[in-house]
Amino acid sequence: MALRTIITLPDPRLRNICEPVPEVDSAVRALMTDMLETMYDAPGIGLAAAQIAIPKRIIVIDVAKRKDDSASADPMVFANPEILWASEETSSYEEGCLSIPEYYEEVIRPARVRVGYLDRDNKRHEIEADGILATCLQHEIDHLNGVLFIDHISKLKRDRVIKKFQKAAKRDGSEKPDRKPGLPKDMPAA
Ligand code: GNR
Ligand code: NI
Repeated sequence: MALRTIITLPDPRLRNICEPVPEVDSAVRALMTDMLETMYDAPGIGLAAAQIAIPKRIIVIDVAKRKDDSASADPMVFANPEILWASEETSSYEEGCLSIPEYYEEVIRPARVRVGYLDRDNKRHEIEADGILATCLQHEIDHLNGVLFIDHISKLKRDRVIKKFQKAAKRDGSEKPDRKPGLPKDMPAA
């Protein structure tokens, strides 16, 4: 088992569209194990492969987990999860994301969803979820399509949080500057 690094805004890989897995084999199962370990360590209640910079349609969820109890109560793994049905009824939940640390906002989504997926043995299942599990499934499946929870809030709030993370990345020097200082972009080539 191994902890993987969780990427954060403004990493462009969070916007990747992820590829379906052809089948759940031992390599996919090993990845699911690493993802659960990484999720519990964070700690979080869900994790998508996109968040560890792997563009595959794999998510893990444990909504039974307690903050003060690292033991896994109910680890769930899903390959190629698909929303087959969503309720007209909506619910609002204060969401957070391990890729957008320390930012929380209310998000309105369908209250119930039916999801098809492959389990760790490559067997197909369908589940109907409500409550926090329905919210988390939608949040994680969004990640597989390059969608973040801030895409469901007002543009004003979204732009504000994106800017904050862009500025922080530049301050930390973890991002290259747009261009080298002292070289005007329209300087003619020698
Ligand atoms: O840990 C997480 N908590 C959470 C809370 C409300 C709605 C969704 C989530 S998922 C999040 C972990 C994460 O970023 N998964 O992609
Ligand atoms: Ni997230």
